[in-house]
Amino acid sequence: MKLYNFFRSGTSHRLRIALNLKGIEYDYVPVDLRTGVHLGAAFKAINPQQLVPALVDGGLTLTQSPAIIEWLEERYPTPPLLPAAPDERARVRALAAIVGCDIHPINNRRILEYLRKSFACDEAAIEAWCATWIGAGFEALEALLAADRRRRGFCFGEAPSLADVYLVPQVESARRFKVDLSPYPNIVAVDRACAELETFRRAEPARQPDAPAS
Ligand SMILES: N[C@@H](CCC(=O)N[C@@H](CS)C(=O)NCC(=O)O)C(=O)O
Repeated sequence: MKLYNFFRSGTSHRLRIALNLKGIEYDYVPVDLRTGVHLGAAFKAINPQQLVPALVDGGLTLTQSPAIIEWLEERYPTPPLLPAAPDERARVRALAAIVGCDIHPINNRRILEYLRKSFACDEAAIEAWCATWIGAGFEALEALLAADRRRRGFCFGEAPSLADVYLVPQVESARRFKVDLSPYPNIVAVDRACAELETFRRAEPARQPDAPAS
């Protein structure tokens, strides 16, 4: 498999975690969002939406990280990223959707570029924008995690699930936008528990081949 992705992209990060949890090897193909490689014809032929990630498996090209992760779950069911019971699956999917549907899309690079260019937002305004929407989602996530007495370390149950796959990259992005995480102790604890696993560590932005040398 070939993963077209960018070290600092949250959706790429979540896909790398899912691939690692499933134990799937892949070739890393960097797509530099800073230089606009994704807006060129070559990448447009892979993903007409001009967004990373894209996963190519032989003749199959997959786009949209939620669809790709569900495909992985269906093709490679072990270890599962979703619990077996429908009610529990709905809960895990809801936790993931707070990030995937309600936080990430409005803090994406192209949205921020639009705010900078069309509304003359400076970096302080951009940080305030991101902090507002990350805070709104994290407040709900924190309440849901705090209320779940059966959780052990991760977002649900005692093993990483789809919810952790989505949450960890969003925490990374929150730190990049200097969001104060102190109101979210359960989220921080989940992030710390995941960071102890090699599957999550190997997916970290700083450890990718296209990340700048530190
Ligand atoms: N819903 C899509 C969103 C993908 C997405 O927004 N990718 C971002 C990086 S995290 C991107 O390629 N942005 C390019 C841009 O904003 O120009 C998914 O989950 O795959």
